[in-house]
Amino acid sequence: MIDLRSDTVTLPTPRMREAMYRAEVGDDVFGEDPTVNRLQEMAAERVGKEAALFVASGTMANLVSVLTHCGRGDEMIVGDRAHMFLYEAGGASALGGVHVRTVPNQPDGTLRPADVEAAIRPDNVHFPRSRLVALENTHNRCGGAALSAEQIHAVAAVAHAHGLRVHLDGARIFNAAIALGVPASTLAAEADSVSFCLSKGLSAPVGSLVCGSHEFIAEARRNRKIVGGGMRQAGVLAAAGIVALEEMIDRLAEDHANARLLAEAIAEIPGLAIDPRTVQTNIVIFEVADPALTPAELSRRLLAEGVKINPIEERKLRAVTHYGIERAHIEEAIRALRRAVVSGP
Ligand code: TLP
Repeated sequence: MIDLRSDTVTLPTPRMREAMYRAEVGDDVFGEDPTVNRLQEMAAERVGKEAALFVASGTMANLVSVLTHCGRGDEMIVGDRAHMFLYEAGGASALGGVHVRTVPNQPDGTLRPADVEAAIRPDNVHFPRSRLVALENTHNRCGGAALSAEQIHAVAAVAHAHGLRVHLDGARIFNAAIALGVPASTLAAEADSVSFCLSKGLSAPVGSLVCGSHEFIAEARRNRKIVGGGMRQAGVLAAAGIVALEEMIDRLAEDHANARLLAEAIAEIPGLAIDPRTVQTNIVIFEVADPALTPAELSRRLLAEGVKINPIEERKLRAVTHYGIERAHIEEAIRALRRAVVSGP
């Protein structure tokens, strides 16, 4: 099987398994797991923040960040195609009582600063208090678009000028950093908090980090406990995360090249549509232009060919490249796509 459903399907590397086996551990709720502590220090350093907190998932990282920035009834401004808005089970509202307001994501994953500014509420007893703006980098549903430091600055400056804080869902921030050729810390510089995932392109089995100031992380630790995320001998997991940060970032460039190769081939297949120039990282979102073929049907035909690609919208599918997918797999997937588009049921 050539599994292009997500980079979350990546398996831990042999070096990760080895590190997990050998990990020195302790009770992390007491702050006594040396491996977790080391991972947290490395993570904070990588994104240029004072401190970091190891959590179970990207969803938990975003939730804990929102709970730390916002009180009940506060408002969070977020893109209408953001993972935090679409795919996190409404956790900010369900658990935090946070009022969520969307502004349109542009096709390049950005928010227009003017839209953000217009969404910020004046101080008035009728309104929720605008507290937080959340950005996403790379932007999953905007085809893995990488937001530049300048694009982030444009929104962060507006938010900060009005006294709001900025959270960056950097689940794939290292993909953005590699694609743009800048350190992740440059992309996170203006965010008051940033989260990133170890278990996507970086291939660790479990875990994400929330990063921010010492004060923010101390409060986030309390919120992690509230959502049941205080783990004990979590160093077994953190050990794989350390290997992920040490060894798996630079190779993301291969995933990006494979994604571009796939997109360029898809652009040439009659019945499918994509502008390959928009593919900057490891996510390839393409359209089925032929009205007689549904994405669900194309996905079924691909499965029969040994290729897993999921439909994501009425007319679209998403393919994600990652560790374990080589150029030869992409070439095979392209051949399968060509056959699947023409083959009837
Ligand atoms: N994204 C998953 C699915 O949930 C869609 C995927 O396959 O891409 N932020 C962003 C930008 C994400 O893409 C994801 C996961 C998360 C947060 C949540 O991470 P997890 O799955 O660890 O909770």
